[in-house]
Amino acid sequence: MRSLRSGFSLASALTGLATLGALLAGATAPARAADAPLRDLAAAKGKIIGSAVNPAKLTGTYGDIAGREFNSVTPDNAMKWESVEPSRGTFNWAPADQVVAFATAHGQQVRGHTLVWHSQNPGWLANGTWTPAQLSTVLQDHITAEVGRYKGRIAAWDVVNEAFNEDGTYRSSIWSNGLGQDYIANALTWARAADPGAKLYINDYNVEGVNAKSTALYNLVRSLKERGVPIDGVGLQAHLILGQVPSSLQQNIQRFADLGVDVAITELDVRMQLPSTAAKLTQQAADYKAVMDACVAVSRCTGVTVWGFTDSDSWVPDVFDGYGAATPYDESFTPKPAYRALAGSLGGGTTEPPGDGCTAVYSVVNQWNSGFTGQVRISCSGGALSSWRAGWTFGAGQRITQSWNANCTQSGTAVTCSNASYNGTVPDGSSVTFGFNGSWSGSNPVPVVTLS
Ligand code: G2I
Repeated sequence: MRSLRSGFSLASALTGLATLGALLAGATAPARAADAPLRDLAAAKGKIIGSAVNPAKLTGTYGDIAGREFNSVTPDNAMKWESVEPSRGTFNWAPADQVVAFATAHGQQVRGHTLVWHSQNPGWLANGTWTPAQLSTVLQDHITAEVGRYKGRIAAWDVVNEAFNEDGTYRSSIWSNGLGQDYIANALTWARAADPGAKLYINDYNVEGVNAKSTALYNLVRSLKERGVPIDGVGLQAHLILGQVPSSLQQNIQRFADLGVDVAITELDVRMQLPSTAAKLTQQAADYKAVMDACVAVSRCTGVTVWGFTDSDSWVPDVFDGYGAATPYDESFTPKPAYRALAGSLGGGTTEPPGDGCTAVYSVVNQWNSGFTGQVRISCSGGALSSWRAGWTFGAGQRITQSWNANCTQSGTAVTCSNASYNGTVPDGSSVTFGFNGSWSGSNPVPVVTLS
């Protein structure tokens, strides 16, 4: 028996459309109905479990999962320079404010990302001609404005992002070229002045294991500490490739911790060559677990943030041709083995009893003026069913008018659909789908489905 949650409303997007083609909305529950959300498991261990989020999507199923499963959120792009200060001195805070408001409403921390970066800078900055003094003022003003705006509401800032090349030399950027390496110390100092309560981090990728780049970062942090520059933590982004978690991850976390700074895994994802297969998803789960295990093992590792929690919202396919499926939830918001691996590493259950490895996804496949076609897909992975019943409550007066591949009845707002004579068996690794037509008016929200 599983409780399948959602609240995704299609109504506004769909009204007036005659055909939706493959437009789907669906939702499923955590790995097991009895499992605690990741954030509860993490909190019990004193750890962060966070996700990058896109403020435009923080409603419906996406918002439900973001609020339920994570105790920290990082705006994926909304706090970047080009987003907040598209013209000099003119600020667009709305998307970033949305993330902060969402976090406040859900009792979450916010990780601010990011203040000083070579990328995603607005044209006026990137293409401007600056003397060092001017550039320094521009940077100080930006940091002071942004950190000051969110003073007291940001737990940690990725102050400086991606300062190094792979060989450990400093990256050539508007900052290092214009200001020399001291831009890092100055940025940290200005951020501290603007919000003394926020933890200040340097964040980078390919610094998860012990290597030339992470050693350069290590040496920088050591020297900043020696100089009394405010630096509280190191962010290891952890954009990883399937099966390639560095074996020295925990050792690397520990060596930073031993410098007297916190360490956070800030952008975890594990990409694979598509299509995903059961074997790849199993490997991916092991990779997620290895990262969380390493963090759990080091007390100064504050936790893990994933860079998007659903495959429908990941940067990977846009950048790595043929790669994807990098996050803990699939594109239909079904938790993947990686989700259960994170839960397991945080002390939650990882195995599913027979039948409990089955999920149901409700979708609206077509909608017109007053009618719609819906479907429910029941999929088993790690479980199986010999008969099934899917039930839900329509929240906006919808009525089932016809069904196929299931026997559906509706009483008031309650719908129950049981298997037909020929599709009660759902073996492990397979799925069945049934469909229905219905009527709607006003809105047609996707209901919560319970499978038994
Ligand atoms: O590239 C992955 C991450 C690496 N570490 C720093 C992170 O800030 C970075 O995040 C990604 C975002 O997830 C992407 O969403 O940063 C990318 C930019 O380097 C973001 O992509 C950009 C697209 O390339 C633009 O076309 C788009 O206008 O997002 C922009 C805003 O949606």
